[in-house]
Amino acid sequence: MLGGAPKVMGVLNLTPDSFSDGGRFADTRAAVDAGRAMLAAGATLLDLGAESTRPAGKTYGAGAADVPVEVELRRLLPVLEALRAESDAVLSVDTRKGAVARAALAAGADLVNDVAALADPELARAAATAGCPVVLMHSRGALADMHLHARYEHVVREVRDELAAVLDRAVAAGIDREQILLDPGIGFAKTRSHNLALLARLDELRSLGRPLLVGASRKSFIGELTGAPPSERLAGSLAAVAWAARHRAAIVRVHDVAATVQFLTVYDAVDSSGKSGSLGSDVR
Ligand code: HH2
Repeated sequence: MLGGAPKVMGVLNLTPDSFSDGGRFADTRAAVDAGRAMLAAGATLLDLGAESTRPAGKTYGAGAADVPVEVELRRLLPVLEALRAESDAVLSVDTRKGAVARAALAAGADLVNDVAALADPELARAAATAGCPVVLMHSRGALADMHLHARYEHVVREVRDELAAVLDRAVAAGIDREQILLDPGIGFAKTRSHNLALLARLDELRSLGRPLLVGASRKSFIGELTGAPPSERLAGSLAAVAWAARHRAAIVRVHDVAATVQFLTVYDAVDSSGKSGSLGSDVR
């Protein structure tokens, strides 16, 4: 349906404290219903996260607290198992912990989304053993101090070089290169101008030779530009999706699935029409 447009990954935060939708899906049934609704709205993938990765800094204060493995699994597994039982959609687990990745893969997850890019070597082992796709995201430092590392001379070049190093590290750890997707990490150890430069010049990351995932949905740079709170950042989020689509990102990670699918359907139709080189018979 979406042709060459990015696939849509719906964000299903099973956390009490995510920056944009924390606490909405605290009980399993509400979370499963929300996942089901995102799939019905056209999401190809769902990203289930049971630990907030809200960074520290001026926007979110101290940032998200560390969550023990047992708590992450208690939030995650019932929802993952219920969705797995009824859907063939790609179910991703957003975790930095190898033990969580391993348990989620055993429970039917298809993909591991690691914002810490293999900081836990156990996660690399779990992914290598499973042979599953892995998203590796660019960041610097830890959640608590990444805002202090948002210093770049040439942000796009440095993010590209650091992602190249991540890719090499993953392959050295036994993960099949063909299973790796890369992500510039919008909002992670980046200022507003870094985020904007990465979206504007995303195509320069394509030289890494791996598909790109972009997660800009409702992020704080949109609030900084517009003054809108997280729940009112859909229009700004769609502008970021347009740049991801223009630069041929493979996946966009979004909170508002129905609006994003509609946006990309029209974007892609215009794009394809332009490429076919012919005016439709209805306008001749
Ligand atoms: N952003 C967030 C979480 N996971 N994963 C990838 N690959 N790329 C991202 O940009 C990304 C991510 C942060 O957003 P959200 O899940 O809405 O918030 P929180 O981490 O507070 O739950």
